[in-house]
Amino acid sequence: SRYVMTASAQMGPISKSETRADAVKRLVEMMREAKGRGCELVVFTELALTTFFPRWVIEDEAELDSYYETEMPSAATLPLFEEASKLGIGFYLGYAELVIENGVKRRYNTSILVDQTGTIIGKYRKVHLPGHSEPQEGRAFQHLEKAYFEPGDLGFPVCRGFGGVMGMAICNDRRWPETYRVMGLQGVDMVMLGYNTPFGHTGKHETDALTNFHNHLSMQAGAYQNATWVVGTAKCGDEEGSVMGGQSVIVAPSGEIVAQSYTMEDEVITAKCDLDAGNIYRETVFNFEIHRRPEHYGLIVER
Ligand code: CDT
Repeated sequence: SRYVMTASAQMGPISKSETRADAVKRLVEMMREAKGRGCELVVFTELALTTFFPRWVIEDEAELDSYYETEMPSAATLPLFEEASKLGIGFYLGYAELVIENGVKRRYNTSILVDQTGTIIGKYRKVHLPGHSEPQEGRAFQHLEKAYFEPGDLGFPVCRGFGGVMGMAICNDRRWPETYRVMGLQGVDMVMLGYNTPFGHTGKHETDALTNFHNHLSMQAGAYQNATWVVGTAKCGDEEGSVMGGQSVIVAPSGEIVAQSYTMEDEVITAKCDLDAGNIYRETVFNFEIHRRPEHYGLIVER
């Protein structure tokens, strides 16, 4: 067995007026709680350092820039890295990334994986950006991720860490089977992901009641079909009037939920994850070598 004591550190709302320092303080507190419960890895959420700003039309570039990180760690996020190496606990962190490449300003919705020494060992940029690139009329809240980010350019890489093969995704990625399968093909043991999922995000009220169901459905299916752990961490609750779903979970390779949050606030849930728990599926029903039929999957990449 390869056990990793793992925490999912759900976050309640971050108000617009909260500083990076305020958010980092909350993250450090949850990191300490996770360590106190014996964890060596804590999974934080998507865009964990600020409010979920894609809900607003932001025309002023300087204001928009203020939501992004230009370095990691920065002065504001360094306490998280220092605490991690002091405690000997790793973490997944989602944040908005701004980089200048060849003189061009680029914006990504990014996550990193940091090991127990405080070293960044993995980086991912969100591929499946939901929402719109232009404001939509008649919506109480926008979802302008397509305006404020470009699709990630790193694919779905995995890295070695915590005794296994670790992968990352971000929010809307969890709804797409390709996300998990590309990492499954690289032998992933654990997929970590953070999410901000506003109720009413489809704009169709008949789907609102299914928001939590679809959240779990996609992660449980991704876990089972790829024999991997999935750790899903929400930012939730009423954030500046936009209510987002919680129900953060740790899902076993069987597809079963083994830990789930029950509040809409900062809350740490934990599970003792055996990275070998997927072997039973990898060796039987989801033995990719024997049972996959890629010669019939061409349309998936052609269209
Ligand atoms: N952050 C994020 O990706 N949220 C989406 C919902 C919004 S779609 C307009 C999600 O898939 O949860």
